[in-house]
Amino acid sequence: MVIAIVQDKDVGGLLQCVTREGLRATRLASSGGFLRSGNTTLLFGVEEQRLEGLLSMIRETCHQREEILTQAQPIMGPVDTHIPFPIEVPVGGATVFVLDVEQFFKV
Ligand code: 2BA
Repeated sequence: MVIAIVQDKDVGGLLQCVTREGLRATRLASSGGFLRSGNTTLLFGVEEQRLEGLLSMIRETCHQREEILTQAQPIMGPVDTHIPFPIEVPVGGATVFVLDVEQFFKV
């Protein structure tokens, strides 16, 4: 199972690639804890022998971009931590988790 958190702008291209290859995906609307803005979480149930192919597609279609952070977020650190706003934050390509699945079945 691959869980990929991707930017909304990259979802269309990635889903086009994976469906062309016959892979299946589920798309969940999500948002990041830091920027608090929308992103997309994709779930892929994929056989081990197709994993590298899927990861290559994610690498090719998901790009890093700069997002502007305009509001102060709670920062862990000394009380007088100061961050000038707005600041640019690099986001993406994709944040990917690969998990072993114990069982998979459909009823
Ligand atoms: P956000 O939490 O909104 O984070 C957006 C971007 O802000 C991150 O990009 C990173 O560059 C920066 N950022 C996040 N937390 C930060 C912090 N404490 N200090 C400074 N900069 C910080 P990405 O690393 O590409 O992450 C994009 C999105 O992927 C995240 O959106 C979040 O939704 C997800 N994500 C990333 N790492 C994760 C993890 N370990 N577990 C769960 N979700 C994760």
